[in-house]
Formats: sequence, structure tokens, C-alpha cells
Amino acid sequence: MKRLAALLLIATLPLAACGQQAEQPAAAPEAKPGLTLNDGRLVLPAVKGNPAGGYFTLVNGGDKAVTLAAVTVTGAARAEMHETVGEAMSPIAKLELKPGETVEFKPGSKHVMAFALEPSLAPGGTTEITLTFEGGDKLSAPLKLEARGAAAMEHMEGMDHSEHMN
Ligand SMILES: [Cu+2]
Repeated sequence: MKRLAALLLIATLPLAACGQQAEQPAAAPEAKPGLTLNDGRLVLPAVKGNPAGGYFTLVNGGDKAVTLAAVTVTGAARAEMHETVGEAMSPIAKLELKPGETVEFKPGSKHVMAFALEPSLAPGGTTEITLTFEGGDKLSAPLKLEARGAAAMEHMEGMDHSEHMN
């Protein structure tokens, strides 16, 4: 009896190993409990080659402060956090959210700037934003792709992003 069981086990091993490998997630970002990103949208530039603006609402519903350290946008070679103050704009290196705090990324305020966009990013589609927090936690959420509207145009027109282009 014991011998038969052992043989059966050996026979099923390669199958089990295959199944396991297939189910292994390919470095899926671990979502931090209590953190949510809502109303994500990426406003595409009117002129090809210009950066896109990323906007969303980030809620820290957890009981610990978190520090947002980096952003990436699928389909953009590079993404940065910026803050517009008056006419000027400066990069945000890190952004702390206290427990229960909500931060809005919106035109004329904090925003994400996405550079070197792939042509596949078109209005009506979606892409993904991934936020990386200090300590390595990540949060991914969809961004709706939008054409630049009149209101956004007015806001962006006065900005010079050339200093951010490498
Ligand atoms: Cu900017």
C-alpha cells in the first residue's frame, strides 16, 4: 500500500510542478491595505511628443502614514510627480499621506507628468499607473485615456516642460 502511494505521488509530480509554475504571478505588485486610487485619468497631449498629465485621488485609509516615492505609467517611458504653484512647476520627490488623508492630483496642482508616450495610448482607452511607496509597497490602478479638453489646454499652455526633458 505504502509503495503504491509513493509511486502515484511520483507520477503526479511533474504535472503539479507545471501547474504551480503557470499560476505563479509575474511580479504582481502587492497592494498596501487601506490605500486606494480613484478617478484615475491621463490627459493626452494635443501635440505628439509632448507629455501627458495624470490625475487621480489617492486615499490613505490605513492607520499608518505612507510616503509616495515614485510613479510609473504603462506606455510612458518616464513619469514624474509635479506640483504647480502659480506659474511655476516643480518636481515632487516624495509625498507623505497621514492616516486618513486624501490627496488630489488635479490640473493646476499636484499632477503626474508622463513622458515619451507610446502611440498605442489613444483617447477612449485605458492604461495603468503604479505608485511605489517607501518600503516597497506598490499600488496599481487604471487610468482612463482622455483627449486634452479646453479647460486642460488653458492650464497647460503656460507651462514649460522643456526643463524636464532629457
Ligand atoms: Cu508637470
